[in-house]
Amino acid sequence: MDVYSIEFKNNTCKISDFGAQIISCIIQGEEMLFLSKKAVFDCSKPIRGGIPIIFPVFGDSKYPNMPKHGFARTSKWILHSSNLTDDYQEITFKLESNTETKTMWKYDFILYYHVRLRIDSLETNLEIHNKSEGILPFECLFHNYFGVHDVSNIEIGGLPIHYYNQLTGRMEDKFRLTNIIDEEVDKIFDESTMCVTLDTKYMIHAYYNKNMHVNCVLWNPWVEKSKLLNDFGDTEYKKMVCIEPGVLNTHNKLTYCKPDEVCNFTQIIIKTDRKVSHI
Ligand code: TA6
Repeated sequence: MDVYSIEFKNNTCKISDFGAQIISCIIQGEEMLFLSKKAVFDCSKPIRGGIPIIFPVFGDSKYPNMPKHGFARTSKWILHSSNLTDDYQEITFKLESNTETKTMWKYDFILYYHVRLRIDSLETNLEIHNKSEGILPFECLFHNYFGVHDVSNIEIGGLPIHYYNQLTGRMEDKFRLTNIIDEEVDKIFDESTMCVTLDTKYMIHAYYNKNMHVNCVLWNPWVEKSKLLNDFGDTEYKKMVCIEPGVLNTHNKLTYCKPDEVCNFTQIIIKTDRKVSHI
């Protein structure tokens, strides 16, 4: 696997061509992302941490050969281009349907993944080009692993009241101005207008070009689940939280691209506690 680096005004972002996965992003001197000390880098499994791209399914699916969370995070992407402007440094990766993806999913597609590093933000954008004759049904999500000092001491704001609890299998609605994490959490929020905050540190905006609303998943494995993950340290749950904007097929809705259509999902993570810069 090859790792590429982009830099903009002292900020650095590292992206692996395995999964086109961002594995590090330092903005104004501070690492934003969690990467497990037990992460595996031999391409035998997804990399635990950073920003895995989830596509074309979230979780388990009805497609018999499809791995959990899809094949994008375990595919080798091609470096497509890089570009420097006054406002950002960008790198773009490409993944095209091939004989291997066809064994899991019959569709013809091209994906472009753009990573833009700005002075105070990281932007990721997934372009989905449908090259099939019919509609292309899909889900996509950015599985952001944020690094935190102490997960029981953070507040996540801006999420809606209603969510699907993956642990109980039920819809729940607990009114909370902020989500505090003090146990295992695995929630899928719906109809999020998606401006979520992590403490006063980060603001996460997400947009889908075909719909005003997007989903957001909140995950922390806590004590017992951590022990079951062999590429994750037993106490590393304290140091991370996943806040994952995406476009998911909740409530039997079907997200799809029409033939020759381009669907576009973008997130911008802004560092909000930025220090005054003298650059
Ligand atoms: O996004 C939350 C989730 O789907 C959880 O249910 C949890 O399993 C997590 O992703 C990690 O999945 P992974 O396949 O990377 O171990």
